[in-house]
Amino acid sequence: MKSHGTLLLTGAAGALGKQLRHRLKANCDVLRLSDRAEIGPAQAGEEVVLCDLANAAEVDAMVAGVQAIVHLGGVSVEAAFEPIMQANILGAYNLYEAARKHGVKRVVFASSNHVTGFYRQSETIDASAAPRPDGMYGLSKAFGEDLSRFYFDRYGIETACIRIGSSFPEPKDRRMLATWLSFDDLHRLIAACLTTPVVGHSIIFGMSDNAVTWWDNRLARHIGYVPQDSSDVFRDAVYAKTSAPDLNDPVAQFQGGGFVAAGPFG
Ligand code: NAI
Ligand code: 15L
Repeated sequence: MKSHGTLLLTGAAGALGKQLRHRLKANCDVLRLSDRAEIGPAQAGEEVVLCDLANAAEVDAMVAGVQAIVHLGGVSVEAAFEPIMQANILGAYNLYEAARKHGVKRVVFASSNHVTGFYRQSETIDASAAPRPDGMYGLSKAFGEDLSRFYFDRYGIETACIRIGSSFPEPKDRRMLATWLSFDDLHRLIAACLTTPVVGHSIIFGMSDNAVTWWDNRLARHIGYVPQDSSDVFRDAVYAKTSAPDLNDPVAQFQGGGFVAAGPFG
């Protein structure tokens, strides 16, 4: 469904941006692709805008004229605070200020499961659970969620915060059997966020229909996301190539996996 005229996709040069580039064309008349890294020339139905999210003037120009934003751009792993601060904290602020000035009314924000990475793998949480970030990266995504809530409460800009689990071609390890999100389900979820009548400010966990899960999306039924893929088809292969986890290791205890032990950096 073409829900919007011009749709902005940030982080278009990244792993998920490349996957969504062709899929999101079904959801808009014009897809404006942006990143600070090279994207390549615009194809039919596309515009390309190079932009550093930390540069307010560039972000303002990137946002002018769009009806909705899918915001994937930023540092996507645990790292030193400075680059995370520039891209994910200052960058998110610049994006929402530009959205406010240009009257953009809906944003889909790529948050992360690392906002709640310090819950245990034996717990099931929903969107009402308090954030428990597992590092600077998770903290920056928690900031993005709070920032977007403020811009909804104050200015009425709707945001769907997708706490993406692990979106890769297939689950790489036993943890990802719980966190996996197929690329097609990621697109289904973003399309649902763009088209559902009322988003308000919502938090939804980005996962496929996996038998093992730590997340309950019952508070986000209004988004209308119905996953169609499952990590379960990969279970035997993943078990065959990985050994049993050491249950004394925090990496195996907490939902954030390796992120809970990453760093400090810098
Ligand atoms: P990625 O690292 O492949 O892509 C991120 C893109 O953002 C890159 O192309 C990079 O050049 C761009 N970027 C970084 N700093 C920038 C800046 N200051 N200005 C402009 N562009 C900048 O990450 P991936 O895997 O594609 O993830 C996309 C989004 O989804 C990220 O926000 C990530 O945090 C989030 N996410 C991804 C998950 C996954 O499983 N792939 C899981 C959870 C969240
Ligand atoms: C994320 O937030 C990262 O962007 C991605 O690279 C994966 O590591 C994912 O989380 C995960 O938790 O598996």
